Amino acid sequence: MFPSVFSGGIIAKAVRHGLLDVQVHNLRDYATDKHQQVDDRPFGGEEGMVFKPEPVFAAVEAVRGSAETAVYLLSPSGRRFDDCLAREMAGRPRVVLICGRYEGVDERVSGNLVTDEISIGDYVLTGGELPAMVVIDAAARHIPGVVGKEGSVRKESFADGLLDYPQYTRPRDFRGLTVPEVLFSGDHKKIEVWRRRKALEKTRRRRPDLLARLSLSPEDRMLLDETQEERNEQ
Ligand code: 4GX
Repeated sequence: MFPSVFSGGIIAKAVRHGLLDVQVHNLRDYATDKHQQVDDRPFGGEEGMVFKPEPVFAAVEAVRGSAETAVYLLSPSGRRFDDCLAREMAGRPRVVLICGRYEGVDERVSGNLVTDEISIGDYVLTGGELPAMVVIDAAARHIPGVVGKEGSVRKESFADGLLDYPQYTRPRDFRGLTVPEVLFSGDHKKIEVWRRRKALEKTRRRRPDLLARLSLSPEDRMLLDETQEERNEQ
């Protein structure tokens, strides 16, 4: 699954440039019994299978290098993954991501080997591989040099806790749908203020939870109050 995602695009390019390295390890290679069994039936009964502790411990201990290395388990019961955590990971020299399958992993793994459990959202997938790829992709973007221009990470959503402002490209008139005049004004300060206002407005409308977490500057407050007034006039 991993090469299908990481053998092309921005991540592959970053790997070629030595900005990051992605290594995939097969848990089965660390199985200790002759059947190379990595899962077993849960004690106490119930359907399904659980990852045995021995192969997971052996695999993580073999690849983590230092015992200080952060080890994350992808799991629906984990801490919600967000761009803040992505940035935190990007700052680490190495992270280990454990991808579980079935009903999960033996609790002694989560309790004694894992630094943090991470969830990418409130839905249940068939394995931790897709979440791991999501996490790697989001974290990689924060490694300096991975995303083309320094600014393209900074100016995008979440860098400042706001959603993106609207973007337009040619043509200026598409089926009668036109581009806001301000973008042709050549007045960079005016454009910057317009974009900021649009980002604030959109965030308030779509993600009031994000806005509530921010401490807005007096300038931002004013921009939002202006749009509030415009709405009241309508
Ligand atoms: N965000 N899954 C992991 C197996 C499992 C269960 C419990 C460890 C503990 C998911 C998510 C997710 C499905 C990946 C169950 N492993 N992971 N898998 N949402 O749904 O991260």
